[in-house]
Amino acid sequence: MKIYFAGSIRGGRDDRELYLAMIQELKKYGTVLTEHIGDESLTDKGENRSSQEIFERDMEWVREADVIVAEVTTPSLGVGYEIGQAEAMQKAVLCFYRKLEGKSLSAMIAGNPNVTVQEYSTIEDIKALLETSLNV
Ligand code: 6IA
Repeated sequence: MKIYFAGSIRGGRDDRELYLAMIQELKKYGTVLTEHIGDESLTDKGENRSSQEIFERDMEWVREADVIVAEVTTPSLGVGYEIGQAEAMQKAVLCFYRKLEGKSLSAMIAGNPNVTVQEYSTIEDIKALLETSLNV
């Protein structure tokens, strides 16, 4: 299984460590095309490639992927775009969201019948949710 993991980059890197932990879990289920999303050295300034190169490479990976798994707690234009594109390609889209005080998930994701949204608190929750969602 090819998995496209999406997580915020320019939207903010506060959840970077969590992305890394999620990627480690996802690797048990298949190939994660976007391992760099959890990279400690990747800041909100991003990688040393042009935006056009990144866009083209990432869209190719979305096309290639069997499933898109997104951590959507930190709002990110890029992650939202990837989810929309994956939906248009009729891919399975699985979003993980932590409920935080004073914040709520965009209605474009929360209200989207083509996207599965799962709320969680800890990486242990993610492990259990992945087991039921991806172990097919
Ligand atoms: O809007 P954001 O930057 O938060 O969007 C994050 C999402 O877009 C991630 O899920 C990535 O798949 C993709 N993405 C955005 N920027 C990059 C990137 N470097 N490298 C890889 N994937 C990216 C940042 C750009 C750099 C030239 C400054």
